Amino acid sequence: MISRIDLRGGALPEGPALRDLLPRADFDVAAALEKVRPICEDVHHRGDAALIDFAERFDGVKLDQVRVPATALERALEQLDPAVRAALEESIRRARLVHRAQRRTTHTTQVVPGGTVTEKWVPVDRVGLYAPGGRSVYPSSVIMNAVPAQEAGVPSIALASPAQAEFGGLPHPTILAACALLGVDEVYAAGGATAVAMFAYGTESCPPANMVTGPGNIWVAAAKRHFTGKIGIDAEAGPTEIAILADSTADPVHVAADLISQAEHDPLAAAVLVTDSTDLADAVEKELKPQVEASKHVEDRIAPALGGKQSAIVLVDGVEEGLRVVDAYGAEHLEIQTADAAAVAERVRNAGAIFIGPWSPVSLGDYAAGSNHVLPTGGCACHSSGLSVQSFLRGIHIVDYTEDALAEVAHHVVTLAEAEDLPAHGAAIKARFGWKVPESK
Ligand code: HSO
Ligand code: ZN
Repeated sequence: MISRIDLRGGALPEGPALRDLLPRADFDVAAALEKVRPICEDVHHRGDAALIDFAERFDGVKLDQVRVPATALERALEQLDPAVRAALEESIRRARLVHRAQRRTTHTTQVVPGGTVTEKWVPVDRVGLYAPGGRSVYPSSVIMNAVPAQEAGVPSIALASPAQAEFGGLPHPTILAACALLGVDEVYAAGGATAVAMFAYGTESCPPANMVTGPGNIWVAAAKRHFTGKIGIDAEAGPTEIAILADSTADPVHVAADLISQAEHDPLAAAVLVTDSTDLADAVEKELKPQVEASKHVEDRIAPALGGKQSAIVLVDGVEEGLRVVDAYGAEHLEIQTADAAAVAERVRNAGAIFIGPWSPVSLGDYAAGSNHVLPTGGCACHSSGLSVQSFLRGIHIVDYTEDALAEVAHHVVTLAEAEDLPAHGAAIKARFGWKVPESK
């Protein structure tokens, strides 16, 4: 069901070589890019008409319009199961608490008397959020995208999600209800690459956005790559991953359940257990069988995800080596189920999010910890972080020097300009002081 990789008895290789020994799914965004390009260009040239044609081709539904009417949002909220509504509201409340604390304040540094640099944080003007359809209809992801954008103060927030034939061409009602709860009232029925193109170029009904965020399949990732440079993106989200660093103190029932929980997302999802305990490895493997059999999405997702080359139990000599392995892997989600889990977690350098001890499973973070669940996948945790208020802000430096403050540093500027063979740079300073370099005091 799940393969083993034995890294015991010998020095572990360094960095990238260690990473090469670890499992990972193939996620060939470059290949998908070829198919996505003409779709994006069609949306560019034909706007709404192209979106309507693609909805018919990909989602099997003929749309009159791509903009979702306000009445559809209201109706979805009215018809939402009250228990789901209460859970979404609590999820929003907790996410707001955490993300509000991420707000940044303007800060001014006095570099010299009369010379200041202020860093001012300005939200992006307009953001397009994407919420997948198909097998991943996740209102929780609407929350995880909208809340940081709102807390960052983005003035214009729109959302796109695929048209669903069974709901008369509207996006899924729980997506619409989540939008209504969040106060996101500009919603479009558009899916995959076409939605990203709609936001990137704008169409008759949808003004262009400066940035697109949100999870999605390989087509969404490819479209984000296609538009990188034209618009901002969060990340090219790949299949979800859970890594668990566990020792003999971990409960195999919990470990197996948590591995399965993320395998449930996708046949390409990765579940990786890193442990120094063969007893635990054996117990988890034994435990996986009945738990998998009792799960809902076995055939299409869980079994292929656990059995795929991206998942494994990795045996290591000790927690120390385990730490090196999880750092080399850079998991989207990393659980630490060891003695002294908090102290071990503190030493981790690469992970999208870390879940400490027996009572902080990834599922909690997916819905209601307050943390964000849009996290870097595919090893991107080695250089990037998950979605946050910061993702939607730009820090603008504001330079304000007086004549004296400029005069004091002018000779250094002129020297560096000459060293770089850019005399006009120096001249722009000298022009202010009678075409001379002022004496520094
Ligand atoms: N684990 C997914 C997010 C999610 N889980 C949505 C449930 N719904 C990626 O972090
Ligand atoms: Zn999940």
